[in-house]
Amino acid sequence: MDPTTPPTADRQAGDLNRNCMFDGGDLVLMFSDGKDDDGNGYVDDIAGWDFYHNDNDPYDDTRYGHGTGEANDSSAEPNNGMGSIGTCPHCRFVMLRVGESFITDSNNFAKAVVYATDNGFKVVQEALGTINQTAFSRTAIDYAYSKGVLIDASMADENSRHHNMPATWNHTLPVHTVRFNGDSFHNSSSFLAFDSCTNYGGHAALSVAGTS
Ligand SMILES: [Ca+2]
Ligand SMILES: [Ca+2]
Ligand SMILES: [Ca+2]
Ligand SMILES: [Ca+2]
Repeated sequence: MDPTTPPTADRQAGDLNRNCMFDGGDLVLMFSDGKDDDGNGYVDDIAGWDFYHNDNDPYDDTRYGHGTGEANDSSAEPNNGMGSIGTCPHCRFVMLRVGESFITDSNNFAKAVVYATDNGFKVVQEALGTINQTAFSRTAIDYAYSKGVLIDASMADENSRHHNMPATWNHTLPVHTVRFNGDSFHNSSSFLAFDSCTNYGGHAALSVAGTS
Protein backbone atom coordinates (compact mmCIF):
# COMPACT_ATOMS: atom_id res chain seq x y z
CA MET A 1 0.00 0.00 0.00
CA ASP A 2 1.18 3.52 -0.76
CA PRO A 3 2.51 4.90 2.57
CA THR A 4 0.51 8.11 1.98
CA THR A 5 -2.77 6.22 1.75
CA PRO A 6 -4.82 6.79 4.93
CA PRO A 7 -5.75 3.74 7.00
CA THR A 8 -8.96 1.96 6.09
CA ALA A 9 -10.82 3.31 9.11
CA ASP A 10 -10.19 6.90 7.99
CA ARG A 11 -11.26 6.16 4.42
CA GLN A 12 -14.45 4.61 5.67
CA ALA A 13 -15.09 7.58 7.92
CA GLY A 14 -14.51 9.94 4.98
CA ASP A 15 -12.16 12.33 6.77
CA LEU A 16 -9.19 11.34 4.67
CA ASN A 17 -7.11 14.43 5.40
CA ARG A 18 -7.77 14.04 9.12
CA ASN A 19 -8.76 17.60 9.87
CA CYS A 20 -11.82 16.46 11.84
CA MET A 21 -14.36 17.63 9.27
CA PHE A 22 -15.69 16.58 5.91
CA ASP A 23 -14.32 19.01 3.37
CA GLY A 24 -13.16 19.42 -0.19
CA GLY A 25 -9.77 17.98 0.65
CA ASP A 26 -11.44 14.67 1.46
CA LEU A 27 -13.14 14.64 -1.94
CA VAL A 28 -9.82 15.36 -3.63
CA LEU A 29 -8.19 12.40 -1.89
CA MET A 30 -11.14 10.11 -2.44
CA PHE A 31 -11.86 10.70 -6.11
CA SER A 32 -8.67 11.90 -7.81
CA ASP A 33 -7.60 9.46 -10.51
CA GLY A 34 -5.17 11.55 -12.55
CA LYS A 35 -7.59 11.89 -15.45
CA ASP A 36 -9.26 15.06 -16.69
CA ASP A 37 -12.62 13.37 -17.10
CA ASP A 38 -14.54 16.47 -18.19
CA GLY A 39 -11.75 17.64 -20.51
CA ASN A 40 -11.66 21.20 -19.23
CA GLY A 41 -7.87 21.26 -18.92
CA TYR A 42 -7.79 20.79 -15.14
CA VAL A 43 -7.10 17.28 -13.88
CA ASP A 44 -9.36 16.21 -11.02
CA ASP A 45 -10.77 19.67 -10.32
CA ILE A 46 -13.15 18.10 -7.87
CA ALA A 47 -13.23 20.80 -5.21
CA GLY A 48 -12.01 23.95 -6.95
CA TRP A 49 -8.47 24.67 -8.14
CA ASP A 50 -5.23 26.12 -6.86
CA PHE A 51 -4.12 28.59 -9.55
CA TYR A 52 -1.14 29.60 -7.41
CA HIS A 53 0.47 26.16 -7.23
CA ASN A 54 -1.42 24.73 -10.20
CA ASP A 55 -2.83 21.72 -8.38
CA ASN A 56 -6.29 20.46 -7.51
CA ASP A 57 -6.20 21.23 -3.79
CA PRO A 58 -6.98 24.92 -3.09
CA TYR A 59 -6.42 24.49 0.64
CA ASP A 60 -5.17 27.67 2.35
CA ASP A 61 -1.95 26.10 3.61
CA THR A 62 -0.40 29.43 4.66
CA ARG A 63 -3.46 30.04 6.84
CA TYR A 64 -3.58 33.63 5.61
CA GLY A 65 -7.33 33.37 5.60
CA HIS A 66 -8.47 36.28 3.43
CA GLY A 67 -10.39 34.31 0.82
CA THR A 68 -11.32 31.66 3.33
CA GLY A 69 -12.71 34.36 5.63
CA GLU A 70 -14.78 35.84 2.82
CA ALA A 71 -16.23 32.43 2.02
CA ASN A 72 -17.12 32.11 5.68
CA ASP A 73 -18.75 35.55 5.82
CA SER A 74 -20.78 34.82 2.71
CA SER A 75 -21.86 31.24 2.93
CA ALA A 76 -21.24 29.81 6.40
CA GLU A 77 -23.75 27.09 7.14
CA PRO A 78 -26.46 27.87 9.74
CA ASN A 79 -27.42 25.74 12.71
CA ASN A 80 -24.40 23.48 12.66
CA GLY A 81 -23.04 24.42 16.08
CA MET A 82 -19.97 26.11 14.59
CA GLY A 83 -19.11 29.80 14.25
CA SER A 84 -21.35 32.40 12.68
CA ILE A 85 -23.88 32.36 9.87
CA GLY A 86 -23.09 33.62 6.38
CA THR A 87 -25.08 36.32 4.63
CA CYS A 88 -26.16 33.70 2.09
CA PRO A 89 -26.05 30.54 4.18
CA HIS A 90 -27.55 28.28 1.56
CA CYS A 91 -25.29 29.44 -1.25
CA ARG A 92 -22.72 27.00 -2.50
CA PHE A 93 -19.15 28.13 -2.89
CA VAL A 94 -16.02 26.82 -4.57
CA MET A 95 -12.54 27.80 -3.47
CA LEU A 96 -10.26 29.05 -6.24
CA ARG A 97 -6.85 29.86 -4.79
CA VAL A 98 -4.81 32.54 -6.56
CA GLY A 99 -2.10 33.40 -4.03
CA GLU A 100 -0.78 32.91 -0.52
CA SER A 101 -1.72 36.29 0.96
CA PHE A 102 -3.52 39.50 0.01
CA ILE A 103 -1.02 40.31 -2.74
CA THR A 104 -0.84 38.22 -5.88
CA ASP A 105 -0.28 38.19 -9.64
CA SER A 106 -3.38 39.33 -11.53
CA ASN A 107 -2.78 36.59 -14.10
CA ASN A 108 -3.58 33.96 -11.46
CA PHE A 109 -6.75 35.88 -10.67
CA ALA A 110 -7.58 36.04 -14.37
CA LYS A 111 -7.29 32.27 -14.76
CA ALA A 112 -9.65 31.81 -11.83
CA VAL A 113 -12.15 34.30 -13.27
CA VAL A 114 -12.18 32.48 -16.60
CA TYR A 115 -12.56 29.15 -14.81
CA ALA A 116 -15.45 30.48 -12.73
CA THR A 117 -17.17 31.95 -15.77
CA ASP A 118 -16.81 28.80 -17.86
CA ASN A 119 -18.08 26.63 -15.01
CA GLY A 120 -21.30 28.55 -14.43
CA PHE A 121 -20.47 30.47 -11.25
CA LYS A 122 -22.73 33.43 -10.52
CA VAL A 123 -20.40 35.47 -8.31
CA VAL A 124 -16.65 35.82 -7.90
CA GLN A 125 -15.79 37.23 -4.50
CA GLU A 126 -12.21 38.30 -3.89
CA ALA A 127 -10.12 39.93 -1.20
CA LEU A 128 -7.08 40.86 -3.22
CA GLY A 129 -4.60 43.47 -4.19
CA THR A 130 -2.60 42.50 -7.24
CA ILE A 131 0.91 43.63 -8.14
CA ASN A 132 -0.14 44.22 -11.72
CA GLN A 133 -3.17 44.71 -13.91
CA THR A 134 -2.38 42.78 -17.06
CA ALA A 135 -4.32 42.74 -20.31
CA PHE A 136 -5.23 39.14 -19.51
CA SER A 137 -6.78 40.10 -16.17
CA ARG A 138 -8.73 42.98 -17.69
CA THR A 139 -9.97 40.75 -20.48
CA ALA A 140 -10.97 38.04 -18.00
CA ILE A 141 -13.00 40.53 -15.96
CA ASP A 142 -14.72 41.81 -19.10
CA TYR A 143 -15.38 38.21 -20.15
CA ALA A 144 -17.05 37.45 -16.83
CA TYR A 145 -19.15 40.59 -17.13
CA SER A 146 -20.24 39.61 -20.64
CA LYS A 147 -21.53 36.32 -19.24
CA GLY A 148 -23.39 37.93 -16.34
CA VAL A 149 -20.89 36.92 -13.64
CA LEU A 150 -20.57 39.47 -10.83
CA ILE A 151 -17.07 40.19 -9.53
CA ASP A 152 -17.38 41.43 -5.96
CA ALA A 153 -14.06 43.18 -5.41
CA SER A 154 -12.29 44.40 -2.31
CA MET A 155 -11.43 48.10 -2.03
CA ALA A 156 -8.64 46.95 0.36
CA ASP A 157 -7.73 48.02 3.87
CA GLU A 158 -5.26 50.90 3.80
CA ASN A 159 -7.47 53.86 4.76
CA SER A 160 -6.41 55.33 1.46
CA ARG A 161 -7.69 56.63 -1.83
CA HIS A 162 -5.19 54.61 -3.84
CA HIS A 163 -6.38 52.44 -6.69
CA ASN A 164 -6.44 48.86 -5.55
CA MET A 165 -6.30 46.37 -8.37
CA PRO A 166 -8.16 44.43 -9.64
CA ALA A 167 -11.16 46.25 -8.12
CA THR A 168 -10.47 49.42 -10.10
CA TRP A 169 -11.01 47.86 -13.49
CA ASN A 170 -14.36 48.39 -15.22
CA HIS A 171 -17.03 45.76 -14.67
CA THR A 172 -16.29 44.93 -11.04
CA LEU A 173 -18.34 45.81 -7.96
CA PRO A 174 -15.86 47.42 -5.54
CA VAL A 175 -17.10 47.31 -1.97
CA HIS A 176 -15.94 49.17 1.10
CA THR A 177 -17.23 49.45 4.64
CA VAL A 178 -18.72 52.30 6.63
CA ARG A 179 -19.35 52.82 10.30
CA PHE A 180 -20.70 55.67 12.34
CA ASN A 181 -18.28 57.15 14.85
CA GLY A 182 -19.37 56.68 18.44
CA ASP A 183 -22.57 54.90 17.57
CA SER A 184 -23.74 51.66 16.08
CA PHE A 185 -22.31 50.93 12.67
CA HIS A 186 -25.86 50.04 11.67
CA ASN A 187 -26.52 53.80 11.56
CA SER A 188 -23.96 54.41 8.87
CA SER A 189 -25.61 56.23 6.01
CA SER A 190 -22.82 58.18 4.39
CA PHE A 191 -19.82 57.33 2.29
CA LEU A 192 -17.95 59.81 4.49
CA ALA A 193 -18.42 57.58 7.54
CA PHE A 194 -15.94 55.14 6.09
CA ASP A 195 -14.37 52.55 8.26
CA SER A 196 -10.71 53.41 8.78
CA CYS A 197 -9.91 49.83 7.82
CA THR A 198 -11.05 50.35 4.26
CA ASN A 199 -10.22 52.42 1.21
CA TYR A 200 -12.43 55.09 -0.28
CA GLY A 201 -12.81 57.18 -3.41
CA GLY A 202 -14.60 57.28 -6.70
CA HIS A 203 -14.36 53.57 -7.33
CA ALA A 204 -16.40 52.65 -4.25
CA ALA A 205 -19.62 51.36 -5.78
CA LEU A 206 -21.18 49.89 -2.67
CA SER A 207 -20.86 50.66 1.03
CA VAL A 208 -21.77 48.13 3.66
CA ALA A 209 -21.71 48.27 7.43
CA GLY A 210 -18.62 46.71 8.93
CA THR A 211 -16.62 46.53 12.12
CA SER A 212 -13.11 45.51 11.15
CA1 LIG B 1 -11.41 16.31 6.16
CA1 LIG C 1 -10.63 12.55 -12.77
CA1 LIG D 1 -11.32 18.59 -15.19
CA1 LIG E 1 -2.52 23.37 -3.41
